[in-house]
Amino acid sequence: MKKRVDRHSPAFNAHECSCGNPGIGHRVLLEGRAGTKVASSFCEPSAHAVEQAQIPAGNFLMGDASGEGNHADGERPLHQVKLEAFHIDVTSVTNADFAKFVTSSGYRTEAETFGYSLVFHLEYHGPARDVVGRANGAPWWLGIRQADWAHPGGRNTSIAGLEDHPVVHVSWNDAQAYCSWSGRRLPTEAEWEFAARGGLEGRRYPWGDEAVDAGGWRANIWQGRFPERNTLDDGYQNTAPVRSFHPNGYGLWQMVGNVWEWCNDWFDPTYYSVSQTSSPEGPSVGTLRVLRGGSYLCHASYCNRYRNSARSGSTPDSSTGNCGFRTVSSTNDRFWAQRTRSSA
Ligand SMILES: [Ca+2]
Ligand SMILES: [Ca+2]
Repeated sequence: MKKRVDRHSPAFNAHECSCGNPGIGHRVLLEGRAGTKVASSFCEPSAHAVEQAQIPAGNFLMGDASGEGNHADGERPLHQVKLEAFHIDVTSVTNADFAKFVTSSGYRTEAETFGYSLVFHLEYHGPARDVVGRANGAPWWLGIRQADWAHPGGRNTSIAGLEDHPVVHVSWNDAQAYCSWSGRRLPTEAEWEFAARGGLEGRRYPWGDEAVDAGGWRANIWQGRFPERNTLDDGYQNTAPVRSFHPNGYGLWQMVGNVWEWCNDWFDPTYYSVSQTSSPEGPSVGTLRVLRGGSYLCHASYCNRYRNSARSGSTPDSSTGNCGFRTVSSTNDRFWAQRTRSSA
């Protein structure tokens, strides 16, 4: 398939989370689609090894109650949401988990099909000839040839020693493929936020309102001068093992920080004004899929998105070194499976 880098794509410039993800959808730079499809029928529930926690049914106020949200992201209006009970992975899916999926299914990720993925500049130590481009408006993101989930820093790198780190360089479509294989699904945006809050109401972070560095670091974000110098006060320049820091009230690890997490919904900053109250599933159409939680590149002064209510999005075929996912399951999943099949 012919690929074309167009640094001036309007869609690429439309929305930039300067640290968290390199604007919206680097794959919009490409012509066509990867054509990577995965059968929606294969399912090996026992193969999904990530421990899950039960989230009780309940009501909550979704959105930014503290007033420090990013206006353009649409974290407001605050609105009441009611959810059924569900189960969610206590950690994001790890490299070891994803390796099992690939070994079992033979699945090929979109980064592998496209031939490159986006790597943060401080994480790249390979030859200049493998740099296919820089993200417009976020030049610290490099398109690196042969960067993918198993080679997160490009060719000659591997995930050896990173087995318990979150898988990265996975697109929304890749995450859906994993879900099809494992008999799970991605959380709705509302489920993700409810779970992240850990039973606390109207707080900024999964642990409450205390600053992220109060009494020791509580999440893996960026310290220092972005994007040149990371002082590593929290101990991690890149991803941290998934069970680092402390879990929230529901036993969930690193809902904020470490890696962005794909949600099932289309992303629309105006959606909260029209969201239904009961089990909202996001807009019916869109071009970007929701990302939540921020990453190891977030910084209070730069991309304050390591908060419960912070939102971002990217095209479903985009992949970067700071985006992963976790899965959910619920008693309504027969409905989800039917819907997935009918939309395939
Ligand atoms: Ca860090
Ligand atoms: Ca996270």
